Amino acid sequence: MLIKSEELFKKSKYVIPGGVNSPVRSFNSVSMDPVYISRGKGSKITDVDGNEYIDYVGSWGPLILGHSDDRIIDKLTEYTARGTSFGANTEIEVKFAELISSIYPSIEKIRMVNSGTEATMSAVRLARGYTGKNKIIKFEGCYHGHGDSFLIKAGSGLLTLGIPGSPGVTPETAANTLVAEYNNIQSVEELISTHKGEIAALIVEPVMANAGLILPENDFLTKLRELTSKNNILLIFDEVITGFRVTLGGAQNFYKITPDLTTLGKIIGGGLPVGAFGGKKEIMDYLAPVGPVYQAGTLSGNPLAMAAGYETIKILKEESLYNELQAKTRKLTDGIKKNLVDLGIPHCVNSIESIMGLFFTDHKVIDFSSAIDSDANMFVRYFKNMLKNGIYLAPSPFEVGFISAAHSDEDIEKTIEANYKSLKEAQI
Ligand code: KE4
Repeated sequence: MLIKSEELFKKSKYVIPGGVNSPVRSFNSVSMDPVYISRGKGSKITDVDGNEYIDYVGSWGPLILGHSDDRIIDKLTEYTARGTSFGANTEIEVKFAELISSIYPSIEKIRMVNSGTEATMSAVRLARGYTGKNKIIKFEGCYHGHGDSFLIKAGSGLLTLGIPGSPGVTPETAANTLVAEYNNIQSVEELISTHKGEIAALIVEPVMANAGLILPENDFLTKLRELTSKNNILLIFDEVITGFRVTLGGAQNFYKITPDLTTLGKIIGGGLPVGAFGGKKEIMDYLAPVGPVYQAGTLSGNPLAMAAGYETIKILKEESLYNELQAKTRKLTDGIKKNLVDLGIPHCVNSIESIMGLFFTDHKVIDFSSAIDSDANMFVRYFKNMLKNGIYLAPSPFEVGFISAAHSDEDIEKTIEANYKSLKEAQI
């Protein structure tokens, strides 16, 4: 039962818009009231009514080590005792910047911020300031946070200028965002030739993880690198999800592509609010106070977040957990695929390293349009059954699942069993 969650949600809606601090938590996409979580440990979370779940959201990606990892808690306890914030430079931010730069050769310099949105917003401003050009290219279905330049819908035809994707985004802002199709290199070529000399940057999630999971096909990323280099367009890899998730070195290491700028978030905060953007020093040195492009933040480089992030990355680097994460994910997706085949349910299961996505559809999902025609109603029934069966999934058909180092073989087996039951009950 979800009695206390329902009571809290009712109260919350009087004082917080929609009762949530981020829309996806409203559970609107799964047509039910949201669950309120009271605690987490390892692979499990417990809601305010005492129901325990195996968690595949992991706070939307940050908790690659699982909830309340003792080593992170110890580090935070040590740092909290020394103070929570100084608004001044600290040693840990230098150590952390050096650690990240040692793992990402493309990141010669890095600036810390407090969210993925701040990272992408700042990276685009830097790209515009550095190149002196105004337009950017993004891809339909890629999410880069709620910055005005990203809340843009594709114009009627691909070659038209972007249109505001939300009230409050001005047409003038939208006009500087061009929208291409992921995995369709021709759509990028056409925009570049139509807007020659006007495009500052192209920003892309190297692996799409905000429209379900969609992987790059046919050297798409290599072709993006070639096209942007040839046309003096900065290539920004938004690795807020894939950074330290798709191998330690992110998608740029997995696919061997060197972007000009990279945005990071989630895992680098170890569960605390952090974002970052970094890249070539000649570009990064265009940032204030050394350069003219302004960017700032009261809590940027906050010592608690730096400490949690540093400890997380240190563990990931020293314990090389990625083979184990990949094996667990493989075991889970193999079990789920077998269930779907045994039950005769049309599906597309995409996965990479410790991220997985499930579409209820009868074709391979390789771009946004093939993602959005999946069976969202089947997902709603499946989601509710999985919750009832003790499995906590992202409450939207267009999110992904994350496996953590804390997920045990027993968790994976339990999840495969619950998946079979939940799929069977969801069939109509
Ligand atoms: P934040 O501003 O939410 O920290 O990060 C924005 C962002 C930027 N880039 C990518 C690739 C992202 O996935 C995100 C945020 N991800 C979503 C989940 N898919 C955040 C969840 C939410 O909005 O509550």
